Amino acid sequence: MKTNFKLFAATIFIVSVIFACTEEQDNIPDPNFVNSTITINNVGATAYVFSAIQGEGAQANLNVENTALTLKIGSRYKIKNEAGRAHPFLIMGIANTTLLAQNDVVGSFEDNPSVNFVATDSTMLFTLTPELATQIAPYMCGRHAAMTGNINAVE
Ligand SMILES: [Cu+2]
Repeated sequence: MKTNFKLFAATIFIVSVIFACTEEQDNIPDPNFVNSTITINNVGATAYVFSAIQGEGAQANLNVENTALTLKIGSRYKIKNEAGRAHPFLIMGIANTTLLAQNDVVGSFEDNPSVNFVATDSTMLFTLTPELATQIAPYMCGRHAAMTGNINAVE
């Protein structure tokens, strides 16, 4: 009888732990949700262009070489990189640091849970948190330094 009670208590405990973990997971933001999708392409090895912007929060002049990208703080963005693996998209920080990188370089904000960075060969997702915004500087290609332009973070 005693063993049965212990087993019962242990079962209740395990069920509670599983339930608590499930609850906690519900609080993690969906990494696939985005406010805005920004499609980029390359002009040879000399420039990026923004070819399309969907959703809210991002602004740029389309198809202008190395033009500035304006991003609203607090929004989540998807960079759809149609320039491909030859032109990995990097978000640089002040003092030439790397904050987020689509290639093997590990940016200093890539493991920040609030930024919730996800990168594939063709996409890059991140949330522009206020903390990231204080550090943000130009975007740049990981292989061609000429492919670069300003990022303006705005309220
Ligand atoms: Cu490039």
